[in-house]
Amino acid sequence: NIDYVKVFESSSAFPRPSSFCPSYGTAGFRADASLLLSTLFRCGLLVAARSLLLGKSCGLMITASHNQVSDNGVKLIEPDGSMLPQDWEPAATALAQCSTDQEVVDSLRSILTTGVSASTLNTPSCEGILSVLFGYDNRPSAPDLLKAAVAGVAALGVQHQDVGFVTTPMMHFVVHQWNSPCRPASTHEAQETYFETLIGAFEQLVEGLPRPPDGGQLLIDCANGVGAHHLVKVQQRLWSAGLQMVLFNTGDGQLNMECGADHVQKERVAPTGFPELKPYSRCCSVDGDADRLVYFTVAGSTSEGTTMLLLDGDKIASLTAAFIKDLLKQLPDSVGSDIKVGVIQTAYANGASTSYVKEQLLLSVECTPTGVKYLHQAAHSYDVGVYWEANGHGTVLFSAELLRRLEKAERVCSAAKDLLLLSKVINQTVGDAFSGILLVEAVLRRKAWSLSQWDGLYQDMPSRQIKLKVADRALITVEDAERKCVTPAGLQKDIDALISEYPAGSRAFVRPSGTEDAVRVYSEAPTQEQANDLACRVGKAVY
Ligand code: 16G
Ligand code: ZN
Repeated sequence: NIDYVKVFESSSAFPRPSSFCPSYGTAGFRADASLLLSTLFRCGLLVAARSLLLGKSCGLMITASHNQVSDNGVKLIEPDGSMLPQDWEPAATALAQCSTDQEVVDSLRSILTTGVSASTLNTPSCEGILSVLFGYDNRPSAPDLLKAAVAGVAALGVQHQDVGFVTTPMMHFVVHQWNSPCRPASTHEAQETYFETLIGAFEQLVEGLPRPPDGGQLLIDCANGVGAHHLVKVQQRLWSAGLQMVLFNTGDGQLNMECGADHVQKERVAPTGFPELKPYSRCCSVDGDADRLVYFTVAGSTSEGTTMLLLDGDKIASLTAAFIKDLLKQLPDSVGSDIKVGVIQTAYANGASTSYVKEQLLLSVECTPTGVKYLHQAAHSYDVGVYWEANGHGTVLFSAELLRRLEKAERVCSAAKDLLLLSKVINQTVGDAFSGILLVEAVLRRKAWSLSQWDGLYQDMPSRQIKLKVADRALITVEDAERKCVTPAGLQKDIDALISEYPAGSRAFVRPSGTEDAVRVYSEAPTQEQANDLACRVGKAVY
């Protein structure tokens, strides 16, 4: 009982710009905001169709993450808070690329009929239960794009809920809550549950521990993004728990401009607007939609100034895996003898972090292609799946079976209780900068560690990343989790020959970007000069 005439008529208000050919990228659609109205309308159709097929509420987040303010994008969220399944991506692309309103109708019809063979189509009239949830960051293009997405959902007769300004990970959490048996009365209440869950668990993890010697001060770069909007609300409460968050780039400047996790991690500089840093003062940076986090600081000053120290996603993963491993060791055999722990990384993980996890922690490491959806999926095959990308996106997934066992043991075993608290501090749906901050701060406090001790877990291999503009990035195809080139023929042989000229342990790879029209080169070598040189020469081999 879908009204396809209504779909056709609604679609005519959102024609696709003829020169714009959107495709579902690493994390959804992303482009200059002025191009995206038709894409948002059609994503509204798609997410409403998916909700009808599943009989549950899906979510749609309007954000372009760390990209410039004039860009925007859309991330689609499943009822359990995960990302759109990969087998739906081709249909999303096909729908977004339709040239006419009739094609939109046909494409939607095909999505619904193919999907219906696997499930039944639920009626939109499940009052209030079945609706699409919308969230967005603070980009000026959000209101218009939201209207387009709402029109798409309404064309299928599905209701919607406006969650408002939220970070991407909050939105994943809220959608998960909304579909849970203890569904909150409003999306506002779901947001409160989010903060209560994370902060409540943090407070218990650090209860009774002395404040850090520096008074617990953490300088946070909010990238002028949506994270600041929420962090100010919890500042006071966290201060009582010994975490003094001092917020910078809270919205006066331009979103992601010379600030944010991506900028700090790639450029290895402190963000704009930061005060002069004292050695080893704790600083961190989140990105525009607050799903990425990196820590940084400066080491003691020299005559040439201070050196910036970056504690990236690999360092957060290593710290977390070490802490979890210690707790697991304390579990009685009846609870924890056969727990499978895995650390999932991408080819960008610093080689020193991989060695640390394998050789010091004796944990297994798996490498997947770039993009959270791949790491997240891999993490699900462990009882404890720790995953982070070097760029600061990651989380830890605990299996339902392990949580059940821990719940049984928590009254008699403090390690079981701590692991359960960790599973609450750590957002289980997606990587989350705020959750990451509470995690790092709790672990450092529990270990009574300074930033310098954390940094000392291992020393990063010097590395270099470069971006190449090429005529057609699709000419480069890769395999082995992006560590080997398949085409163009001969390129991998050339890269191998170059690497062999550098000391053992050096490595390099080339991959097409999934978010930009570019090819990326990454290298690692014993000295910074060698890493720079290797990246440069590999880059030349690509042309
Ligand atoms: C997106 C991905 C991020 C990945 C990056 C790679 C998500 C939520 N985000 O931002 O995980 O590291 O793309 O970009 O999956 P690239 O393909 O341009 O190097
Ligand atoms: Zn982001």
